Amino acid sequence: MNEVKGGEELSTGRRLTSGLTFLALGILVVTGVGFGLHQASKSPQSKLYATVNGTTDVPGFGTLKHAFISESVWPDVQTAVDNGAKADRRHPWPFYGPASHFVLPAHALVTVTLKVYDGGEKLNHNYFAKVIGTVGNTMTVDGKVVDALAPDGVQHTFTLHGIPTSTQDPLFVNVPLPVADPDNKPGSFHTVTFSFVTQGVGEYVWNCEYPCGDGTYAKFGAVMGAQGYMSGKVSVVNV
Ligand SMILES: [Cu+2]
Repeated sequence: MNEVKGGEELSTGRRLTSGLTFLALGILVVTGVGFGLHQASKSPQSKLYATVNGTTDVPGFGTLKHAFISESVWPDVQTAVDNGAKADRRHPWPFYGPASHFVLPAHALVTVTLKVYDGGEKLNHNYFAKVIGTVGNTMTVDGKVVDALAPDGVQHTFTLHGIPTSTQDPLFVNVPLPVADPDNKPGSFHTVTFSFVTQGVGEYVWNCEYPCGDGTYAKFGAVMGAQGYMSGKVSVVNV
């Protein structure tokens, strides 16, 4: 009887051990899956924080913090590398760099400087050839003030807008970027600057409205749908 009892105790102990092992394995699997999902869903976009440097009087807005962002638009990784930028993109597509998630201060004047290196063609719609939502609805191209480009002289656009259904302050900016190398001369670029005013905190997106993707859907495939190339985020935050 004692032996049998002992045997029963042993098998209960074994059952407990294997149960605990099973539980531990289960926890490991769940943790692994959770970690994997977290990695997969986390934003792949590198952030660029605007640098605040003093204040500026903006007609109609008063004295605002003045923030600055500098970014480039590259036709491909090789041109970026040739001009001192990092080769941190997997696809052979044009891209905005170094970052695609811009973090801007709320209630500030934001001045963006874009060095734009790509060629281009014609926009789908002339609307995006106009400068909209910037101070004075103008930008500068190599120091010259302009309010629009010829619709067939555009390489990409920087089009910043809100997410529909959101209740945050509106923010809309459209800047067409002029073709840099009509003669395919590598390394030629234009310097584009523009400024706009942010309101309260909010999450926005930006994208290019020049159809620079593959033929999947009216040249809006591939690069146009991939994050970190021709689209990204804008966060307006309190600083
Ligand atoms: Cu584009």
